[in-house]
Amino acid sequence: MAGYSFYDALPANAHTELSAYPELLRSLLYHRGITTGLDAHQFLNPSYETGLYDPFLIKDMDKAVARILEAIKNNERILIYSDYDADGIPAAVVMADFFKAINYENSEVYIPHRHKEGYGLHEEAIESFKDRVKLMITLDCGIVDHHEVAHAKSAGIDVIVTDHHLPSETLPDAYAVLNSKRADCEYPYKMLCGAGVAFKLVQALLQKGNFTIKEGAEKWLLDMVGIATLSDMVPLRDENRVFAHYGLKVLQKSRRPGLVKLLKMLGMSQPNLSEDDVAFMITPRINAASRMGIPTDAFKLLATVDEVEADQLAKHLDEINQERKGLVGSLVREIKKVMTERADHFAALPVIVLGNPDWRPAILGLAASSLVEEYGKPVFLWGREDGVLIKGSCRSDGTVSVVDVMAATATLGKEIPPLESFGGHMMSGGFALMPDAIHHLEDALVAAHAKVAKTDLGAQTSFIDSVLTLDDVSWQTQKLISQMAPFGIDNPKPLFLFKNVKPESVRMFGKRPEHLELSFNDFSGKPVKAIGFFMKPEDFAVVPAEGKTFDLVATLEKSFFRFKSELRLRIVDII
Ligand SMILES: [Mn+2]
Repeated sequence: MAGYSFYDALPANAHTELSAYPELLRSLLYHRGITTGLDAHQFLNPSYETGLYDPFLIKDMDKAVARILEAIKNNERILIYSDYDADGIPAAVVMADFFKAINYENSEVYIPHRHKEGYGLHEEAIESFKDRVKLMITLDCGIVDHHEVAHAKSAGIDVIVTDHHLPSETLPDAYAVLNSKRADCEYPYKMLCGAGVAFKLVQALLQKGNFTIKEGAEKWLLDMVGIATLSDMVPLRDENRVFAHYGLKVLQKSRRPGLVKLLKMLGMSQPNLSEDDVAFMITPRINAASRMGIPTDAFKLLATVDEVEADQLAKHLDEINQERKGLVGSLVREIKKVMTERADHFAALPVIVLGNPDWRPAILGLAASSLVEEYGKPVFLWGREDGVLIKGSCRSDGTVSVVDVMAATATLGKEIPPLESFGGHMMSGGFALMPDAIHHLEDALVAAHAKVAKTDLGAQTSFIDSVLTLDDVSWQTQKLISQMAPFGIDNPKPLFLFKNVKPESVRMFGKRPEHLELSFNDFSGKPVKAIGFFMKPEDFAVVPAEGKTFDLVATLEKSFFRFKSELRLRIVDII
């Protein structure tokens, strides 16, 4: 369980700099690194007009724009090649909507299949469209696909790579490479998501293109950039904060039939849509398309203007998302059963390695995440879909980089066959191997784990933003906090400590019932509720009970259950 710490008090000069704001807001700003009056003003007032950078500051933007405008002039076939996740798909919608807005019909979208093809560019895909396509624009992928870019080039296709993933030492030999993480790119902000880069390209095209489009019309594309920015776990600071802020505003008003129908079907209030709604309701349904079916369905859901198609796709994506939940749930149960049966074996190992040729690779990452939470160890799961190769996903518990572990398997000597390929980040990754190598996988990962450096998770604590009383749970406090939204990476939701609270009632609610509700009265007798989804009293170090006094760690939230807005606490911990 995480420990909790308090921030140091604000220094006197911070109080002076931030004197325009109430004390609580001052401290929220300061503890997120916003220490000057000017920074605070910018942070609290995200501006489309002044908060975005000139797109032409991105290296190669001029070349990319000139080539696309030339293709449009010559009516060359343009192919948009995007990733299949909740960043790549909205990016593809941004680009496709741009072509639609300028009435350019000679374009198409290609999104690879998550498991039959996998992430990035593929030679076979390029072969399938090379005869008709003259220009390919990659979105949210391509930066390390040197071989495939060269292949496209030799097939007579000019390639414009737009990506935000880290480039390798050399860049692909493309016509233009837009990526603010390029070492030679002087763009002031490096942390855009893939759809953010796509939006910068559209901004630049609109500036140079002499199109008869109403000025500022591109703002309507920000719903897509918002979904992607919130889904791709990029920091919500600087230009990304503008994208997330306006993204939510546009989402709240978006007329995209697919989105409108999806939100309605889920019983959500579109005008009050929050960053959590995006993360927990929209993102999983976009991802369900690639995990459980055809990624293009998610693209169509967001891009379509056809009400009937929108209706069908919204239902379809929700259904396969339910199916996905069911599959992950039963897979996790199956794995837990195996782990209980062989408890001694697993207890002795620092990593959990399990697989079955019948398991579907597309859902293994989700299952691994839930197992990491349960067992507190890095988890590697493998399965197989079509083809010979075994494919797997892994998640870290935060003590070790899973990519480092996978890389270290190559140093174990001849008896242990290497992974065919692997990739990812510190916390998550994927791998592929030949079926024969499966018998050595657990040994290999255990040995590799011993070789790599560990990070100390014990030092990780959550910071309490402020100590509040139940009387502080008011719309006034909520209004103050909401100025800091949207929350996410690098701008965490304010965490509050409520000391010595005593619930009037402790109850479970929901279908099974699976959620926890604590009801308090504040000093004046006004009821205050604290809820925790998928929590039960026994989950906590201090088990809450009626009339028992404890300290509550919680965030403040506005909920819109059945379209009635309600202020409540969201339980984080009971200590
Ligand atoms: Mn991305």
